[in-house]
Amino acid sequence: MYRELIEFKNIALSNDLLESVNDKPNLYDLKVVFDDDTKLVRVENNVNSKKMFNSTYVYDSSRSMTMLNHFEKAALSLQKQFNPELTLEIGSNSGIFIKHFPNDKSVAVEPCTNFSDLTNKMGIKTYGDFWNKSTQEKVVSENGRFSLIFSSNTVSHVQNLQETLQLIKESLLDDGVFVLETPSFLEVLEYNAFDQFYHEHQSYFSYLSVRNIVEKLGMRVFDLELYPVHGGTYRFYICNEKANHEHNVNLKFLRNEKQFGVDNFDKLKECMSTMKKNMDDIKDLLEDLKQKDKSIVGYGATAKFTNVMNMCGLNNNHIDYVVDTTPLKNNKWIPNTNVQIKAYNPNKVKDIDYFYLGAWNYKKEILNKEKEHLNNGGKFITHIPNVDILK
Ligand code: JHZ
Repeated sequence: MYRELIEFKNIALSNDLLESVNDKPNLYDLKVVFDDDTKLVRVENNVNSKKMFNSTYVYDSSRSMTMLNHFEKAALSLQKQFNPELTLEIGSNSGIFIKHFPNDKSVAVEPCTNFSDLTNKMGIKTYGDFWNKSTQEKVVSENGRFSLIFSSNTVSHVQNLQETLQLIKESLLDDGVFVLETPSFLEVLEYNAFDQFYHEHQSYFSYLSVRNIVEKLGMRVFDLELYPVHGGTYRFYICNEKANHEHNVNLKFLRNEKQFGVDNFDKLKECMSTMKKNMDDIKDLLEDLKQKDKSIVGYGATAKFTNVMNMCGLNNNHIDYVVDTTPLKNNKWIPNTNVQIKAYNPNKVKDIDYFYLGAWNYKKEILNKEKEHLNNGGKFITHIPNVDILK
């Protein structure tokens, strides 16, 4: 049985950027529910994955130093820990992680063919497909089973969760390790990060829910780490239930989740009310600043910022434009807002009264980059964990 946590009506897909201001945005409802059985929070009746992940996908994970460092460290540490004979990455995007593995010992799967073409050109054998039965059969018959399977910010996007995990299990060597990185739902709650709810994010994982789900499939979580990227990211180490990996999960993860009430529907409903209040506060603040004739520019055309704009009912009366360093996003329009994305130009930063921190998960990196602007009186607006102005 599932129960509704929060619903948004008629919002855009977060990376469905428009070519022209006159293009009509595609709008869909987003209903987030709590599953009483597994304690998983997930989207009900989601939009077809092919509408979101295709050859025009714009998110390039290689656009921030924070993520470049994170994935390089992850790749080196996993090679040191497990010395894998053969590694598979599911959802390799621009190759930010898998490029650190020898090409003859690694394979990738990526459904967005603009990115699978890119990584194939980089010499990484990449299957430009969704991870499903037929892809898995092809990958395993051509390469054999894997000692390490890595997947970051991808399993939370799949709509066939059980099948995805079952196929991963079947693709692992008996003692193989599946490393799953995904935003921690506890951190979403602690940061009031309502903008992490979106159609691309099908599942919002806690340790509790992942443990329940993998155990039903004959696997187990044997280790767990938390990283401060993407607003709090869990790295789960998962293996076959019979595999020879010592259980090493720190009890604090379970304790923290239980204490917060990640498995408690009423507590989660309370969190949703706080988030709704934050959405109203954002709009009020921006309207107030606009009445005072201030310039307000989005910093980072993140998926999350499209959500903030759509969920709070913001448009070009609130935000003048958004800057972003991703060429694929530049000159496009945030759907349903009449707000354009422009290339980041460091020379124009000084002219802006307020930046809205769309890429709040890179706060440290960005505030460091813009310290001169801040020292000269520039301001940043954030809604994490509550609406605030950073000076
Ligand atoms: P970033 C995406 O979410 C979508 P998004 C996806 N569904 C997901 O799960 C997560 O990633 C992992 C720009 N930027 O990483 C670059 C600057 O302009 O927060 C990016 O467009 N200047 C797959 O989109 C965006 O911000 C900067 O200095 O929310 C960051 O996007 C920096 C640091 C970034 O992911």
